[in-house]
Amino acid sequence: MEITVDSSVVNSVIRKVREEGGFAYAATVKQAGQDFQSAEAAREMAWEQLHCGPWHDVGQAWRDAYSMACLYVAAFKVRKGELKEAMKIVDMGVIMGGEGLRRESDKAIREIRDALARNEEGKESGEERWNMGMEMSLPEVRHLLPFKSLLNNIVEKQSSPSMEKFLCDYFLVGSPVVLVDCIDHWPACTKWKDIKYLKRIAGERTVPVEVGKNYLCPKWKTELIRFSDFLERILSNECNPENRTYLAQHPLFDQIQELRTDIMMPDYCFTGGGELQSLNAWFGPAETVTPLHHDPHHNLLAQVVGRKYVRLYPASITEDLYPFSESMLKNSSQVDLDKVDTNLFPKVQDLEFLDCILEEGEMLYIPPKWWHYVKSLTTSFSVSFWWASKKSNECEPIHASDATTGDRQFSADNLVSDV
Ligand SMILES: O=C(O)CCC(=O)C(=O)O
Repeated sequence: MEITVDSSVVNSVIRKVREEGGFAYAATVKQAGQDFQSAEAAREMAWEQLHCGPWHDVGQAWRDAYSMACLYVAAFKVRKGELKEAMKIVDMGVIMGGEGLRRESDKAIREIRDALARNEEGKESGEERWNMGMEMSLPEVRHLLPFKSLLNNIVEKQSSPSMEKFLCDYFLVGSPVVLVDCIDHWPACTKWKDIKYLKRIAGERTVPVEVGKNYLCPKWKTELIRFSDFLERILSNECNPENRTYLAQHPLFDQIQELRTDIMMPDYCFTGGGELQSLNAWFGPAETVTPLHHDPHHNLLAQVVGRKYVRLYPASITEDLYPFSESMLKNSSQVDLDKVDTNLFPKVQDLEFLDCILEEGEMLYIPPKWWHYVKSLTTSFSVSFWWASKKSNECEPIHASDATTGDRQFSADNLVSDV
């Protein structure tokens, strides 16, 4: 097995980096195919450029330059038989780098994965299932949840409604609904319950995770870790919220394509002439919290493993939910539903809301701009499909005008360590 980079791609990256003033990188990377030190030096130069300013200001040229140098370094690691190290390096290139080298990176990942699988043949077999703990009674569940949970307005459930019913009764009127019996045929519904399967498919891959109570807390941070280390953290059942690790809002299926084949895009996501905007994984232990926020898109949140509590407030009462005023956070509420400060936020206790426990195999439709708070009750693996209707002013009950698409998408700004 040999990791290679097409010379036309190399020349194009070098030209773009030169245009950005990266002459030292351009000179160094030319030797990177033959000389390990040059490959490492090029990777370091590009890494520095990725950290020169705010993440959103980093240009495509340097991101591609980083992915390319990662491939060169990984090629040396492969030659030395250091396959796991090579995988980590290429993954760093995929996560931090640009799209320009994506084809080469994906090919390298496939080859390293196959070589690793050959080495592991016959070692890992059988199944290991998630321990979901004891089934909790309703009062026990309520004890873990914010005030007034699961008492009044529970989200309606519908067993695989027709597209027409979904369109007329939920999508067009902007009303949440839990869809049941819609995803049972996904291979994910059986495969992701097996920890050994996840380890086999993704164990050596590097993924971004969030560590801390939730993304609004000061000590919250992002880390890049090996997927198998992440699985160990879930299994170790760490209770301290400061160390709670959540793989949240990550396009995992774009990164790890084998997992993409375990799920299917629900037909409901085509409602309104829709186009998929993002497909994200949400995977973590019990008691992860996504604080109250809203998103601009239609959302189907599919619960593949475990169960989650979801609370929903309509967009019409946005002002009563005290959104942050800073632009990055204005789609999040200042109210901590787990500990409401009634002096600061007096209106919240009396507001009406919808809520539900999203059970394994169910899918929740969250209309655009509906506020939602989510807490996992067990180890939980969910998938969200965000889509926008083409003629948003005809189909969307609420105009998704200026909301951010989420401030939690991976960024190098709050990354505390690399691998
Ligand atoms: O499951 C979660 O923790 C949050 C999901 C969410 O916010 C979303 O799908 O938009």
